[in-house]
Amino acid sequence: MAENRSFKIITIIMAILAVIIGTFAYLNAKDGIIEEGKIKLRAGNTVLGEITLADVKKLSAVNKKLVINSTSGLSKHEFTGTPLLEALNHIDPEIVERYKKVYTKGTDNYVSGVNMEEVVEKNNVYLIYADYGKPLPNKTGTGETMRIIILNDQFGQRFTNYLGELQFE
Ligand SMILES: Nc1nc2c(c(=O)[nH]1)N[C@H]1C(S)=C(S)[C@@H](COP(=O)(O)O)O[C@H]1N2
Ligand SMILES: [Mo]
Repeated sequence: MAENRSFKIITIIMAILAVIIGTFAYLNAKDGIIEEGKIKLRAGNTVLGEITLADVKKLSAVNKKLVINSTSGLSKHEFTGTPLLEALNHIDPEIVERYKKVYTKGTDNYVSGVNMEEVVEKNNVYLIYADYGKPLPNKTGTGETMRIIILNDQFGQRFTNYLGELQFE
């Protein structure tokens, strides 16, 4: 009888420990993941703000026809998006004044960048959310994503896909 009782107590303690360990493991994993359909703006460790796909769709929409030139060949697009400048100013007009560089980071950890001078230029850097009128699928095909395009670039290398984070310097 006494043996049965201590077995029960040990089982309960183990169950509680499992829940605690599981919770911490989940929180840790979640911390490192960049969510899609939402862009985090940061300068160093400071979070400057966040912009969601829904926010971006409310800004002025422009259509851009272009061909992306890459090692895998040419891909034709008819993108819809908004100037990155407009998205930044929507969050805080000070951002453009204060920083010189924008690092664009994808959820696949791809990192590229643009200079703030390029962002301020007319008809150059856009934040895109549709192609031929259809949402841009994320890498797993389970949701929608955004990407950066740079019209003055000859090649698509800096056109960061699956945009998750903008880091300012
Ligand atoms: N997140 C992410 N963006 C990326 C890349 C990548 O590997 N990951 N590759 C870049 C390169 S090298 C090119 S040429 C273009 C290709 O764009 P496409 O796949 O739409 O044709 O995306 C760019 N953006
Ligand atoms: Mo490329």
